[in-house]
Amino acid sequence: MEKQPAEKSYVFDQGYRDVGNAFAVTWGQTFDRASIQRLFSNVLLLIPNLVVFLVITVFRVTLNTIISILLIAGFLIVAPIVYIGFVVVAFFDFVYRAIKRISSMCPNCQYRFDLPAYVCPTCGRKHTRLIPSQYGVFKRKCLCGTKLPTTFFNGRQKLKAMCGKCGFDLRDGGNHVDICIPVVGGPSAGKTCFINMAIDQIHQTLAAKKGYVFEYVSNGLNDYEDIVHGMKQGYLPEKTSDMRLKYYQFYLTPKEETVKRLVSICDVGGEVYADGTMIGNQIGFRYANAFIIVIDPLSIAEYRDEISQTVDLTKYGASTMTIDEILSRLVVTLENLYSISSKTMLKTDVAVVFTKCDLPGLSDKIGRKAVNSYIRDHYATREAACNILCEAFLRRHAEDNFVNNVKSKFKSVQYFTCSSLGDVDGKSFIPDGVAEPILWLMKKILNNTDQKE
Ligand SMILES: Nc1nc2c(ncn2[C@@H]2O[C@H](COP(=O)(O)OP(=O)(O)OP(=O)(O)O)[C@@H](O)[C@H]2O)c(=O)[nH]1
Ligand SMILES: [Mg+2]
Ligand SMILES: [Zn+2]
Ligand SMILES: [Zn+2]
Repeated sequence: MEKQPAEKSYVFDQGYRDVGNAFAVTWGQTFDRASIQRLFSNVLLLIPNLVVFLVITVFRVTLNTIISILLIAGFLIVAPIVYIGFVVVAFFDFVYRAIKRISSMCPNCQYRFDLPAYVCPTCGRKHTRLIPSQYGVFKRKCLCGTKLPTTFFNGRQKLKAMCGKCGFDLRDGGNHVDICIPVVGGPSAGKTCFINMAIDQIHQTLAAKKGYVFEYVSNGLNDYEDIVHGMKQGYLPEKTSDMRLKYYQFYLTPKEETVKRLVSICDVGGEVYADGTMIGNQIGFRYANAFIIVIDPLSIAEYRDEISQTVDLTKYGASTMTIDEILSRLVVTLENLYSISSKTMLKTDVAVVFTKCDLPGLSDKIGRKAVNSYIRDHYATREAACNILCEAFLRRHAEDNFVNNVKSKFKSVQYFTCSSLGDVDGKSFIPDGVAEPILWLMKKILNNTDQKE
C-alpha cells in the first residue's frame, strides 16, 4: 500500500520495537563485560568470585527468562487479537463494497476506482487508501493527530472525498453504486438533445412513478439546466464542442435502498468518432457499464435519399457520418482499452436508439405505430417487435454490416425509437421514448451485478 500520512498502529510497528528493546536491555545486562572483568580482577578470589558470579547469573537468567516469557506471551495474545480483528474488519469492508458494487467515477479525468481519496478534515492531508490496514483497524491517526474512520460502517463516507488521480471533488464519500453509460453517435446525430430530454423525462415523470428518488448532480461540467430550460422554450442546444467525454450525472435510487445509485451519461462532440486517436483517448469508455448508440435515420444514405424526395430535411440537422464507421471505431477502441482480440465478445449491453423518429412516415416503419401493429399480428413482446422492425429497416437500407457487427460484438442489443423534440413545429418540444433506453440499460446493468432493479 502506498505510504499514508498516518501513524502506524502499535502492534504493527512500535510494538515489535518495544519488545526488541526490552530484550536488549534485560539480556544485555546478564553477561555484561564489567561483571566478567570483575571475575578475573583478583586471582586469589577467583573461586569465591566465580561462585558469586554463577549465582547472580543464574538468578539473572531466570528473571530474564520469566520477563521475556511474559513479554512474548503478552504480545502473542494482544497482537493476534488485533490481527484477526484487522482481517475480519478489512474483509467485511471489502465484501460490503463488492456486494453493493460500490465504486466511484471521476467525471473530470474519466477514471474509475473502488474508493476515492479522503481528506483529513483538520489538516487537509490526502489519504489515498483509507481502509483497515497497518495504520489502524477501525480508525487511523492522521499525522496531525485526528482520528479518521476506515470503513463505511463507522462513517468513512462522511469525510470529504476526491479523485485520487486529479483531485476532483467526489460525491457521498464514495459510498454509491456508479453506473456509466456513454452515448455514441456522429456529429448532429441528436446525442445532446436526447441526453438532456431523457434526464428531464426521468426526473419529471418516470422516477416518482417507478418509486425512485431522483436528484440531479450539478458537477459544473455541463449545461444541463440551461439546455433543458431552453428546450422547454423551443431552443435547440448548441453543437457540442468538447472532444472529451462530458458527464451528466444524477441519482436514481429506489426509495427503500440505502446505497444511492449515481448514473453518469456521457456526451461528446460527434467528431471524436471520426478520429481513432481522439476516441482512443477517452479512457472513460474503458469503465463504461453499457453503451447507447444513437442512430440518426438521416445518416442512413439510402433512407436519406428516399425521404429527401418528399420531405425538406433542413430542420432535421441530418448527420452524415455512417453508423457502420462509428461502430467499427468504437469496437476497435474498446478492444484496445480492454486489450482483447477482435474475436472476443464485449461484456457490455447496448441500446441502439433511433433518434428523430418524428420524421414524417418513420413511425409507420419502426416507431410506436409499427411496433404496436407488429405485436398485435405476431403476439411478440414489445422488445422483440422493436428489434425485428429496426433490424429489418436497417437491412432494407443496406446497413447489414452494422446489424451484424453490433449483434456479434456485444452481450445483448436492444433497439429503441424516440424523438427528443416530438413536434418540431411546436413552441416547446415534447419528447417521446427518450427515457426508456436508459432505464432498460440500468435494469440490465443492475441485474448483471445481482442487484434488484
Ligand atoms: N426532428 C428532430 N430533430 C432532432 C431531434 N434530435 C436532434 N435533432 C436535430 O439534430 C440537431 C443536432 O442535435 P444534437 O443533439 O445537437 O446532436 P449531437 O449528436 O449532440 O451533435 P454534436 O454535438 O455535433 O455531436 C438538432 O439541432 C436538431 O435540429 C429529434 O428528435 N427530432
Ligand atoms: Mg452534442
Ligand atoms: Zn490530518
Ligand atoms: Zn479525476
